[in-house]
Amino acid sequence: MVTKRDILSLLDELTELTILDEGDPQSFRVRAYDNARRAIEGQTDRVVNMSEKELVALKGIGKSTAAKITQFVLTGRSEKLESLRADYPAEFVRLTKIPGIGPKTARRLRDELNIHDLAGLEAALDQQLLRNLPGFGPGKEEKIGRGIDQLGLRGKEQRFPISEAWPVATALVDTLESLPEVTRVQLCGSLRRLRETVADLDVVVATYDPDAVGEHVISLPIVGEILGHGSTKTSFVTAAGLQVDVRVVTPDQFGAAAQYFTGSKAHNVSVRQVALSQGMTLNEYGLTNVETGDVVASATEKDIYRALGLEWIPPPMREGTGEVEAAAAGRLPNVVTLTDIKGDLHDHTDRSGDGRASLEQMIVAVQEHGFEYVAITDHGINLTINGVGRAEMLKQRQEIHEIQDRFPDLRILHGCELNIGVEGTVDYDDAFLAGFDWCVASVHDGFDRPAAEQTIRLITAMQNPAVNAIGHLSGRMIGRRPGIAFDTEAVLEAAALTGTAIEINGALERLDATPDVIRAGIDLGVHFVISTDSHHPSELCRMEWGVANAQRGWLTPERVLNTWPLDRLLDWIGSA
Ligand code: DGT
Ligand code: CA
Ligand code: CA
Ligand code: ZN
Repeated sequence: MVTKRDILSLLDELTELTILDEGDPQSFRVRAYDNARRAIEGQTDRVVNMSEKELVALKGIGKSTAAKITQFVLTGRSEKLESLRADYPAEFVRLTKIPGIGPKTARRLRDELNIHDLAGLEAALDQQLLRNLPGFGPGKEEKIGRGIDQLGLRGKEQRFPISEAWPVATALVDTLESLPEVTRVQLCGSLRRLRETVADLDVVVATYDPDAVGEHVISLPIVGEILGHGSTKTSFVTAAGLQVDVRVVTPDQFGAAAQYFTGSKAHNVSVRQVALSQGMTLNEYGLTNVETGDVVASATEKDIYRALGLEWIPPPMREGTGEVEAAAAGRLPNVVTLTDIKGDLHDHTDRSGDGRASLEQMIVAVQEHGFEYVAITDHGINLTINGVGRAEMLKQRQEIHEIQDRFPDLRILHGCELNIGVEGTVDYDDAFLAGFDWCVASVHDGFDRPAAEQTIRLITAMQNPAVNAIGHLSGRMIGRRPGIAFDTEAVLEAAALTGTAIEINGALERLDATPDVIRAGIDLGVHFVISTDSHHPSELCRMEWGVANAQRGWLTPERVLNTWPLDRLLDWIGSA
């Protein structure tokens, strides 16, 4: 059964491959897919039941796109997508993820140097073949080489950015949950721990009918090549080249399997040591008393940790960095959870060029999300294309003032996402900046400067009294762009000293600040804010990932501004 999410994935892949095919991200067809994506995004799940005619009647969907969607819904396949995939296999598409290689360059590498995949590119780089292409030269060649190194793409241990793996995994989990024979499904492995990149997906399924489940799995539309298929495990590779391991267990073993396959390996080694020291063994089938052979616990993860005398450990903390020792001693920090979050302090509207929903749509969505407060933070004027001018900003403030009356349960702050210039200055002047309730300042350009400059840049921005928080601290895009280099300790000390919060941006492309920085910041007395940076209502769900990333950094709610009641937050803003 095709879901709305499957349709969105279809349109995303059509967009990506069509950009490659036509070498132009602004082509008519690319825009048609993008418009259709927005139209589908705005519909309920029942959009899958719409006829071709009904789809065409939606604003943004043309006849030919509607036909492709209908074919996909009815048959689970798309001829257009399949022919594009044949022309542009996954190994080739991955080349476009390397910094310095866009769709046009990738096409030229293929057409002029016969490069079809990473191995071919590495061989050509070794032979210095790229520098001889018109318009290339040694500089560009070196940049591409560096890009491969930065992304950790060399060798066969290829890892996928979490933003690519997550939608595949959640769609798979949803599908598996809908199977009649399946009682429980748990996403495991590095993805459940919210690691920024994953080598493969691990899913545990509980059922009394393993054969039926296995048969379902191999017939799913996302299955490309089948690597192995038995009654306990099915492994396959998706069309995008992502390996998936589905383990099938009986419901009474579900907890043990989920615990084992969630890992990490280092965490499991520590947990197993605890078990051995208590005369028990732990494996994917259960926790067993060595002497009696009795299974002590296996049905749920909680049972297993409890039987070992350990507090339950949230999956993002299971990296073998002291969490098992802390849990054994009853000293595991009570890390922040989604229910602690009271508001979101980084949201955009269509007044920013890149926002995709109106102020009212965003406000309604935030309220439905159960938040008590929100800061609308469209981009400051200095951001090319997307920035908002002074008059527009004041107009927005007035609009917020007017709309506030209709939302008595949601306090709407008027904020701004300022741009940190290379010297650490920000948009507008001091008097204008003083009119905002809340400002988050972020780096959006000048990523390649040396660490010493970036450190001064960030600290200068933090010293500005208008700046309440630093957005997506490193500016990295996981798998695409490394973050800026800076002196972590100096920046965090300045954050504590100036009373500037460090944002934990929940976008899967970012997950920024990183867990290491968060852990260092806790020791230095830094405050944090977990934000979605939403440009559309559908992105408010990022809070969950921001929280999980905060858990990876062992962050407790007291240090997170947006777990506080509004009054306390406003006091902090006023005094910091
Ligand atoms: P990845 O796939 O590299 O992103 O990271 P993981 O953590 O998902 O690793 P993966 O897929 O090799 O294995 C999934 C989990 O299964 C892992 O986190 C712990 C468990 N596991 C796998 N192999 C071993 C092993 O040799 N020893 C132990 N103790 N656990 C293992
Ligand atoms: Ca894995
Ligand atoms: Ca695996
Ligand atoms: Zn933003």
